[in-house]
Amino acid sequence: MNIQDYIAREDKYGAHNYHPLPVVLDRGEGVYVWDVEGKKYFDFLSAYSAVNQGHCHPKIISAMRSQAEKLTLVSRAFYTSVLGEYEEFITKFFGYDKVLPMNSGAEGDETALKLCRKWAYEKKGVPENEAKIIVCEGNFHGRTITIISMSTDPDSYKGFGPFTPGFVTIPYNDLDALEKELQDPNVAGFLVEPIQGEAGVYVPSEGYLEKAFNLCKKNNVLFIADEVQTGIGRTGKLLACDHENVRPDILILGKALSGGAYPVSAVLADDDIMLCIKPGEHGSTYGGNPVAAKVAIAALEVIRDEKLAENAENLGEYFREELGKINSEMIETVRGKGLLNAIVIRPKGGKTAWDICVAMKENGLLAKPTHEHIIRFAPPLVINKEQLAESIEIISKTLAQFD
Ligand code: IF1
Repeated sequence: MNIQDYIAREDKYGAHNYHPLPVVLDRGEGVYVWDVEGKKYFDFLSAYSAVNQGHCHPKIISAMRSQAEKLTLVSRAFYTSVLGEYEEFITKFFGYDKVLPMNSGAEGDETALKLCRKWAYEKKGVPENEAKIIVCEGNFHGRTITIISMSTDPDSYKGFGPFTPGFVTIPYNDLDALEKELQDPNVAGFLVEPIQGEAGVYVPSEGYLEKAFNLCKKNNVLFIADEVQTGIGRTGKLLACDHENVRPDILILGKALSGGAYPVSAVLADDDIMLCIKPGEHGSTYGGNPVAAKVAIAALEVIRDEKLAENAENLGEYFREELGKINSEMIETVRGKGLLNAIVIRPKGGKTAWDICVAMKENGLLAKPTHEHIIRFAPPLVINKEQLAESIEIISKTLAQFD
């Protein structure tokens, strides 16, 4: 089979809910992936920041393999020898009383929304079914009906109504708008991405998170951080909130919580919030399964032991500096934090970010546009300076082809 055959087969038998770059990947190791013809690429998407630890990290894979050969799933109808070990590890790792284990990032966000509403009725005294949660324009929190009910992107919500009520939308990075909406006594929570990924790596002003957190505390509203994409070392700290010493009331993790080996998400909170959900009120068949537990412990140990957040901090500075030196009419701006970066493309001669991504693929680097004119660059955090320099060379050479 050749590449076209692989693509045709997916097209024939798979739903058309994605428009992938025309490359067929077969193997991954560290910062590299290989296609079915053996061509090697730098992976600058990292599965949207799920593969922070690098592809097929041996420590994570061996943790997965040994648990998979012993006990994979019994559901939460029973205790297991592994779940408590994981719960103790992750709550101490991030400094919270408790964790509610789930599988996908969207399930993490849904769990956080339910926790927030329950807390509002049981602890804040908001009248039943009146709780409101503030979200930001340009948000991306997943693809379920309730989550797209919060979305301001027609591609996410159009044609999927009717929508879940109870959400108030404000502009991102706008403290006055937040303060105004917080005056409503029925507001239960403020759900925010510390950096908006899908919106195009939109980094808010210095101090925004801290001031937003303080405004929420002043109005007895929960500050809920969706760190599914920005967490686990990606922005140069363990959590993006750490850049401003903000400790979210509810923390949502996913993606790199498993290093790309297995769907693992988690919601962390202290007892006064977490214990609002009683036995039988929330759960999931696979949530907290033994394989997920062991994989997540290994994935977090890799972040800690290999100092990947520090590496992201240092090489992120270098990456933005070097990208800033590229003399191309097509680069409008370069922005990001740690190793979550993006370039905004100035369209030229009808060429878009997609065309540049296809050309970069030909030159051995994989990245994906977000929206028409933004290319996100998010390599695995295990990348070293030489590999980054080589990648920058590919980006520069590719842009020169368009100038
Ligand atoms: C797709 C975007 C990124 C997320 C944040 C929750 C979730 C995501 C901040 C849900 C997931 C993924 C989903 C994937 C593409 C990718 C994405 F382009 F969609 F928006 F990364 F920016 N919170 N993001 O970024 O986690 O349920 O997917 O595990 O749906 O196309 P999930």
